[in-house]
Amino acid sequence: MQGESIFDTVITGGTVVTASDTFNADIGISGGQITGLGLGLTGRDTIDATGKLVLPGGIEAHCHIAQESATGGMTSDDYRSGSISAAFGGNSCFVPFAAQHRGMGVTETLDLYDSRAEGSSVIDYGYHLIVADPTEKVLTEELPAAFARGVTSFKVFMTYDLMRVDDRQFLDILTVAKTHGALTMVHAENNGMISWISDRLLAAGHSAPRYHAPSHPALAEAEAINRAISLAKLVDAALLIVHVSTPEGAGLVSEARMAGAKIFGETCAQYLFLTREDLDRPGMEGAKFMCSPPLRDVPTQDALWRHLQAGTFSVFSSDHAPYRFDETGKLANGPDATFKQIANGMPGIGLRLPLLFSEGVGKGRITLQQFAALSSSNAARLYGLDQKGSIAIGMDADIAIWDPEETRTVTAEDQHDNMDYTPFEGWQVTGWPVTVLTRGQRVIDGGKLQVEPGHGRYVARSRIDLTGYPGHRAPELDPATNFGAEIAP
Ligand code: DUC
Ligand code: ZN
Ligand code: ZN
Repeated sequence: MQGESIFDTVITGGTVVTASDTFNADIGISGGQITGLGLGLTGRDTIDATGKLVLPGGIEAHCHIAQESATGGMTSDDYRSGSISAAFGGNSCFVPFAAQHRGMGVTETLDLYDSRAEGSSVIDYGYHLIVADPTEKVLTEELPAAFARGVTSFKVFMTYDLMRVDDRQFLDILTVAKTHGALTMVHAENNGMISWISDRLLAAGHSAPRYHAPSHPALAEAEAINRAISLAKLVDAALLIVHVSTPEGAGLVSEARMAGAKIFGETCAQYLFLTREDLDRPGMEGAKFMCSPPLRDVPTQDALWRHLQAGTFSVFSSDHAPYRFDETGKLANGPDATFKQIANGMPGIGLRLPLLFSEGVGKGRITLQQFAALSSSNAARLYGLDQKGSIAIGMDADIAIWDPEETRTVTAEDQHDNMDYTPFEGWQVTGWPVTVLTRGQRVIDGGKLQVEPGHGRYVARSRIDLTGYPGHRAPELDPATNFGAEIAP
């Protein structure tokens, strides 16, 4: 077969990197899938990757796109700008949130997000469902229906008055998720601690953006993660703690994983690269650095790197939650808004991977294999993106070609999102994704977008793969030890 022009596209001369291996091979692509791996392959179209690294396309698994907050604020990125920015940053697929708000149905929510995404995205996409109103109908009819349409992860909040679920509702959602093979995700912070400290800070006249940091103590995260893990363990359900920002929280995730519980963790770029000192900038500038959980300190960064290296975190995300530094976003409540009135979140969908490559691989903190796992493969396996996340025969040809030598200085103007700032302004990164393919088509090449909005397709995801996570039922829920009562799946 060698030498025959059998492939639609071949990527030649590159160093292929997967979560398990690094090897020299050409990649043959036909019908949008990887159909050949070898040497001397030829095709109708050739991408010369000599001197480059050829990786699974990034999967951004935590971002907020065309999403209203519970108080009505809209993110600045829609599926067009959000996906374009993601693609320029080395991603060939993303999984934003579809947010149910109280009073809305789940099916209605997913239909709404379908209308926002269809025809707009340049890369493939799915959704995680945010569940804020777990009515009986939602639990018995709509979550199973969401699962059936390929939405196989449900996120809940333990904080935010308009979004949070109580422990009992959380247990209901975990139980439904377990029955169907879905993964529950949680924003774990203690609501009472945050509102109690916030009220005291404001009463004492401390309203500047920097007070966002003390209003979200590390203990609020640790307490909530401990409770969330306990709830998941009670019903032996799978749970992923999103945006872990403290050593205490990471330690709890690690401990639960070591004990065999079905617990997963995610951390995000900002917790590795920024600190709460960034919140203490003149005037309202600190608002650009407000996210929840908040930025912490340098010892925390070091601890989170250790956990990233050790495998505590399966997923590394941007938590791109873009609100412009103007009256449409951060300053919607005026130039004197208190830290409680400023939208939470920061942009970063186009920089997650360049930052991790430069600071992680480039500085010898993680291997190329870990980079492939954290940028793509782990999210694919965990979130049921069966066709994505690796370079192997039969997989979608979702590929990012990286120039490991290219050095860039980050500026807001160079981002392709709909934002007017980047928290990483002025950072120097080495290593850049120069070509990105989704299902075999160049989405980004030569510094330009190569497809029209709508190239990206909705991906129905599979059930979560819990191989290797034995878990065990709490004895009180096990008929063998609770006098025979069958009360939970
Ligand atoms: N949680 C998120 O996951 N993203 C933005 C803000 C928040 O609280
Ligand atoms: Zn959150
Ligand atoms: Zn988020």
